[in-house]
Amino acid sequence: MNIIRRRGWEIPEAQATPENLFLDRRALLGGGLGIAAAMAIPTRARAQRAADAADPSASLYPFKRNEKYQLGAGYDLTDEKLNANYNNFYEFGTSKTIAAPAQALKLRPWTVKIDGMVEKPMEIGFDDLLAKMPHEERLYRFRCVEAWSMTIPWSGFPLAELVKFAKPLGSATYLQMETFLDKAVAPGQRQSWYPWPYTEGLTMVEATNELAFIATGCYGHPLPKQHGAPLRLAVPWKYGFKSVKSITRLTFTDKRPKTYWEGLQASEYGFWANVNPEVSHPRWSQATEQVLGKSERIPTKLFNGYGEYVADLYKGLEKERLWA
Ligand SMILES: Nc1nc2c(c(=O)[nH]1)N[C@H]1C(S)=C(S)[C@@H](COP(=O)(O)O)O[C@H]1N2
Ligand SMILES: [Mo]
Repeated sequence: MNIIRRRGWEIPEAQATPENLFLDRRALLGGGLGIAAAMAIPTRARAQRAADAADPSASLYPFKRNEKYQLGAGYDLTDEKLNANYNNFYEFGTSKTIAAPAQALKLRPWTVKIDGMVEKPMEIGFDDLLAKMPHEERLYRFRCVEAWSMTIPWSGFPLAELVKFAKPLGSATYLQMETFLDKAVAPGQRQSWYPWPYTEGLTMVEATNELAFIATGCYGHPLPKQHGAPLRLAVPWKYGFKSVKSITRLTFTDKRPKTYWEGLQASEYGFWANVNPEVSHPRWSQATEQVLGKSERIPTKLFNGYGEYVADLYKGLEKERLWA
């Protein structure tokens, strides 16, 4: 997604330094070698336990898996540590190793604002919202527009349930979603030429499709900050940039939202962004994808393999730019 700098997907997997290794190496350099080496793994486990203890929703997890959503033959779950150390979250930098800076994000209190074309605008605390929603785990595939992919066990609830709770007016045709805006915690947001806050949108028909999911956790515990805690979107038939992280606002509207990536580079990133291996990005092919942690590339599937759920949504829209 880098426009000027080198693109993330061009960097061979082996050259990217996962943040956990980086931190361990620092510990090795800084402290007594033997002690630091012996402590490296327990430290990480302790850090996860401490993060869970500080999170009032931690005891709700794991959520019961909904077996309807399977990865399909030939797909394995991506290793959790790999996934947690290869992220796109431009608020914290343009590289894939933003896990450490993302820890500056403060998750409580976290308020979600619901406004626009609704019966009654409101603000609700994240934990209150989570208590009102049904809980489930789903295994989803995920395809970034940069031609890398992963699979992940998300925990959360269907976006349709949140829409029902928000009580939009019948005249609303789009749902716009926004990330937090706080220059003090997100150094990327100090770069004023980017159109912050990160904004995404779906049509109401897409937002209420059964696949559209709000993830609040993954791998059986609350979301790590770098994955977009405390709540982020997961729309697996679309390129990854649609899946907006760390949501603070949902606005129902009858105007198509102008999204972050459209604001940056409309010629390359549009509103629909459905996965299609036959439509190349202006600068690279979308025919295959690099699965995180695998050595072979695999073919990309139309709608990322989710056509049975969503292909019908786009009948009659063939003139639209559905694939970028
Ligand atoms: N707020 C925000 N949301 C975001 C992004 C971002 O930079 N900021 N990057 C998007 C892109 S390009 C991708 S591929 C996914 C990455 O999700 P992951 O880091 O959990 O794998 O988040 C998406 N959501
Ligand atoms: Mo992406």
